[in-house]
Amino acid sequence: MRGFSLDTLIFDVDGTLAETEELHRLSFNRAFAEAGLPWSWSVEDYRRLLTTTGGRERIWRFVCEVEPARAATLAGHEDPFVRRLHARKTELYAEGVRRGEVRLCPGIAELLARARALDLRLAIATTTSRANVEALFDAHPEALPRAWFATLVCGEDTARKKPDPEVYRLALERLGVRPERALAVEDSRNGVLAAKGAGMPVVAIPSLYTAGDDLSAADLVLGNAAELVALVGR
Ligand code: XBP
Ligand code: MG
Repeated sequence: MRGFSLDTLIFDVDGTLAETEELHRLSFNRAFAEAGLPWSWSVEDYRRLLTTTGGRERIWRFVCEVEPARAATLAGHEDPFVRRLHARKTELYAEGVRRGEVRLCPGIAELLARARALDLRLAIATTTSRANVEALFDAHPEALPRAWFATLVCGEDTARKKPDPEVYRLALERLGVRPERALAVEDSRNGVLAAKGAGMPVVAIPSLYTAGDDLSAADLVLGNAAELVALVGR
């Protein structure tokens, strides 16, 4: 990218590589219904809840908000009740991804191919579960081959989720690259703050659910990944 001397692009997944959040929302709701719970998250509910990153953390926040009496009997987001609900949600989500219910974001296939042609290294830094990323690779083998990514840092790999910078710090450490030589591509305020906290330049590309986010901490805000293709170079 002009003005930067880059070795590496590090991508967020949800809302950046693919428009995933609508399927996440529906999968949460299906898991709740299967468990006999009277919970159903609308688009508006989910937009608000998305400020809490991580599915188990999001469920826990919701239980505290709507059923404080139940929350008092549980041990936080690692409680077996929350873990079971989230595990089922992850199964339902991964099935949906493998059925082709999630599309890549506009320009992502082109951007990845361009980065490969330029010998840039690629990596992933996400709060989502590893199973979700594996399902996305399986569903898009041509545009998103697993082998293109030097490392994959997922929700299970960190103690703290975005906006904490841990996920980006760990990716940089595994890659052995200095933060100023790696560009983060993000769609949300939490993601931008995580990458900035790790000392990296960040390009933000808002997604369906993050269109209203304050992305002013990013170095650059673009409309879609195709606009980044022209800027990526050595
Ligand atoms: C994405 C998330 C994730 C997904 C669900 O944030 O917050 O929690 O919504 O994934 P980002 P899990 O794009 O900033 O990484 O249910 O597997 O946690
Ligand atoms: Mg995201």
